Amino acid sequence: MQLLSALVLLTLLKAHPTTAAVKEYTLDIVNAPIAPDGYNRMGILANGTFPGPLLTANKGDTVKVTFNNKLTDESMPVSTSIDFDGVLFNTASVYNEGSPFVTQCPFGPNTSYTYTLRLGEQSGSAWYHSQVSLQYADGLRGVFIIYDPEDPLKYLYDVDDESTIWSVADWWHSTSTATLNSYNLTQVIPLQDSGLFNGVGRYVGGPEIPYVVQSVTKGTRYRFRLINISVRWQVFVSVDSHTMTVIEVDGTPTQPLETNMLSLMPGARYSVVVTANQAVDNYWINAIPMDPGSPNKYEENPVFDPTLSRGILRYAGAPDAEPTTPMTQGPEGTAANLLQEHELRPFIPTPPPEPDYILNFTTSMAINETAWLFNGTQYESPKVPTLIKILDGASDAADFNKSENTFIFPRNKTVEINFLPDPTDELHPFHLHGNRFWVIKSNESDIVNTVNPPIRDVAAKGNGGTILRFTTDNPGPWFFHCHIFWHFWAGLGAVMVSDPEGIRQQAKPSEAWDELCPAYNALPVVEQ
Ligand SMILES: *[C@@H]1O[C@H](CO)[C@@H](O)[C@H](O)[C@H]1NC(C)=O
Ligand SMILES: *[C@@H]1O[C@H](CO)[C@@H](O)[C@H](O)[C@H]1NC(C)=O
Ligand SMILES: *[C@@H]1O[C@H](CO)[C@@H](O)[C@H](O)[C@H]1NC(C)=O
Ligand SMILES: *[C@@H]1O[C@H](CO)[C@@H](O)[C@H](O)[C@H]1NC(C)=O
Ligand SMILES: *[C@@H]1O[C@H](CO)[C@@H](O)[C@H](O)[C@H]1NC(C)=O
Ligand SMILES: *[C@@H]1O[C@H](CO)[C@@H](O)[C@H](O)[C@H]1NC(C)=O
Ligand SMILES: *[C@@H]1O[C@H](CO)[C@@H](O)[C@H](O)[C@H]1NC(C)=O
Ligand SMILES: *[C@@H]1O[C@H](CO)[C@@H](O)[C@H](O)[C@H]1NC(C)=O
Ligand SMILES: *[C@@H]1O[C@H](CO)[C@@H](O)[C@H](O)[C@H]1NC(C)=O
Ligand SMILES: *[C@@H]1O[C@H](CO)[C@@H](O)[C@H](O)[C@H]1NC(C)=O
Ligand SMILES: [Cu+2]
Repeated sequence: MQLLSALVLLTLLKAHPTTAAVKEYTLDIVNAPIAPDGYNRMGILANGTFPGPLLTANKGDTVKVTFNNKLTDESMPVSTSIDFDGVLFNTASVYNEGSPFVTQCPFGPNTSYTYTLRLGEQSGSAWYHSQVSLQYADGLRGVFIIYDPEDPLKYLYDVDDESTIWSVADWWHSTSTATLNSYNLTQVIPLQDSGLFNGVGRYVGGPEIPYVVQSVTKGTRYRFRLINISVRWQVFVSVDSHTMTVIEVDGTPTQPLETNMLSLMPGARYSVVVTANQAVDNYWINAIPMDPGSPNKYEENPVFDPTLSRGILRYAGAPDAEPTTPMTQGPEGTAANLLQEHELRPFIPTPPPEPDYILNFTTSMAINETAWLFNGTQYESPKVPTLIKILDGASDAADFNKSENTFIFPRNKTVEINFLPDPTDELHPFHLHGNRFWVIKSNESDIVNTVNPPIRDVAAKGNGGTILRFTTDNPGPWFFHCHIFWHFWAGLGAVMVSDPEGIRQQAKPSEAWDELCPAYNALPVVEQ
């Protein structure tokens, strides 16, 4: 009997090894010149690089990331606040999840702030970026991977490390401030100047910057982690002559699903397994930024050529040269075979509960001004963050300004967000903080799946109608916003509050957090 329980204990210990470590990172946020596509511009950069340094951790770790704000260039935002996109915070630590004026005040120049992330059982591909205004377009974005030493899908791949991360990004030659002013005046988001694959790209007329090379060995299976750190564009990723097998979406392991091409919305993450099973050679990795709704858009910017955002898959033994083959986007002679979101199945499917609330929401653009409306209202950041109001007693919708688009729910309920089909609308990748949701209906499909739908934290709201469900079991004020930051800036956001009383009981803000708002409010306006 005693032996048996000792064995059980041993097995339990083995299943949950006590590897939990505390990892500390320091990042200096600086203004520095950067030229990822050969065009030199001033950026807002973590440690002076784009993308910022890769951060990694293991499941179970506690990660402390200290940001030293050393920004001085007031032609771009100088205060900041960092969102760890894809990391779920619980109520105790909700104050550290980085949403400006929802869960914290930004921190200004010459100050530092430490975000503490207790990862618990979470794993997967995530990223970090400034959540202030359009600041992340200026470069403040990077990848954060949480490895799972017990990944149930490990048998499918041989390599998964720092060499197998693929980030795709859009890039502008002018500052976010200049592009925002232009957007505000014209209602047209300025087309990017280049697309970057792992921080490198080219523009028309620019220098032939060497593309990033992904080295592979014939016969080996690679887990590539695709992370869309874009601000605006959808990117279509494929590898010439190879297929990709999806095994993760937004931090949720999936049942393996083979595809030739993936479309990543901003904020979206996928892991794919690619087997190096072709002839030893060089092959293009394509990361084509595209607006499916208006393919002629490229003409708006003569320096932008979508086929210039690429990388090279180079087999050991292949010459040190660019591929010479035409773009095939998957195995030659096969149909495009674009991954359909509704076909994704979580590795461990969970049926969503029946909804307690069904909310029909619309998104619309205001007439004659640059404003996006969430269900008829343009979101405006309040002066006092939502979380502070709640800690001070706010409990129902009447405690918030209409322009805060704040929706309040009791604990442990299921909320269904229903974006009805709307032929006039364009694509909005909606992202929910603090929770993952079930995608009951994808925009591109009429199938309504309440049995084993995809689970993720960003999903397209297009013109076809999208239905999402989440449960309010994690008390907190959670941003729900379009991840096209131009739209977000123009008001396309809301806050979903789960259980205000639970927040008051469980949130444990630190003293450093308490000091953020007084410090921010004391800053001169140009530094806010
Ligand atoms: C960032 O730069 C600082 C200062 O040089 C250094 O101490 C730190 O280790 C760097 N962080 C990372 C993640 O490389
Ligand atoms: C930050 O420090 C620099 C140099 O030390 C100083 O010029 C600047 O005024 C400071 N800014 C703030 C907001 O304190
Ligand atoms: C945007 O334009 C409106 C006028 O249409 C102006 O009132 C507002 O200040 C502008 N906002 C910014 C940030 O430029
Ligand atoms: C990345 O996100 C942007 C913004 O939605 C989107 O336009 C682009 O297609 C996405 N990239 C990929 C590879 O999906
Ligand atoms: C969305 O707006 C419509 C029209 O104003 C309103 O009837 C509806 O109640 C709103 N939805 C929610 C969930 O508040
Ligand atoms: C929400 O939309 C559905 C149609 O999909 C409709 O049947 C229902 O009455 C609407 N609910 C509200 C509260 O407007
Ligand atoms: C928008 O502009 C048009 C044309 O200038 C004008 O007729 C219309 O009244 C304006 N609408 C609003 C809501 O301001
Ligand atoms: C709501 O916001 C508007 C516009 O910023 C402001 O004029 C008004 O005072 C606010 N109302 C409340 C109750 O905060
Ligand atoms: C919500 O669910 C959690 C976990 O099942 C439980 O501990 C808690 O008591 C529930 N709270 C309420 C208010 O239902
Ligand atoms: C959304 O779905 C509609 C209807 O199927 C389709 O026409 C449209 O292209 C889709 N939009 C996006 C961005 O996928
Ligand atoms: Cu949008």
